[in-house]
Amino acid sequence: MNKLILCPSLMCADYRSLSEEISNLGRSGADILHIDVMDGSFVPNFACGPEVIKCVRSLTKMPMDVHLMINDPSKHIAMFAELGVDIIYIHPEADAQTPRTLAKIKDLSLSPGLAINPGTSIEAVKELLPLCSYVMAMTVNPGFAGQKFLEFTTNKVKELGKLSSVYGFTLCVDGAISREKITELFKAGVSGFVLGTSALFNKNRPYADIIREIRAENQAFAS
Ligand code: S6P
Ligand code: MG
Repeated sequence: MNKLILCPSLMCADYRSLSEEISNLGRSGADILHIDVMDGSFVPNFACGPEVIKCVRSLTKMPMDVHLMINDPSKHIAMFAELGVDIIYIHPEADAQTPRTLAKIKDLSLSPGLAINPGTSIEAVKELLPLCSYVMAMTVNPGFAGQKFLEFTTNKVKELGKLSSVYGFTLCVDGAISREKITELFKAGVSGFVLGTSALFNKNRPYADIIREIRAENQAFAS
């Protein structure tokens, strides 16, 4: 069963009116609020510490994921769990003991997610796939919004689409996801789509209208 899961990326919202943005996203019909956390080391940018996440949590009841683009995420799992998020994505490239960290997330009754860089192969993470509730394939090099989709990731995403039903994880993609890419990849077994500047933000249109249109144009491909 493939159901469309739409995940607006908080990083792309207008921080000058954050509470209004969050309330609009909450009423938009989107599924999960995607929060990027960056440490300036694993990726060359900084984003979203615990104070911001705490504030966002107090403003919405939407399910939230944190995408930890930080080195050694195992040190901080308990702290992020306490902030009231639902899914924690870690990068295997940033963690020496990824299976242990995924288990730690599960032990805290949260959904373990694995985010994989464009250059990380399926072979490199195959043993980890049964340990995850979510797998998120990066389709840009992580660190910034507004980049170009890396076409060489498409084959891997499609392969993961086949493996998602074998291992029982939900497959998501993150990075330069346009409406055209949503349709192409939804047909290939991807369920979750991070929506940033390519599909949702800075369009001068209500989020709810865009979300409704995306659902309508992909309805025929849901199974
Ligand atoms: C990138 C980050 C993403 C971005 C998203 C933005 O490192 O993990 O979640 O926020 O890719 O979307 P777009 O359409 O601007 O690339
Ligand atoms: Mg992200």
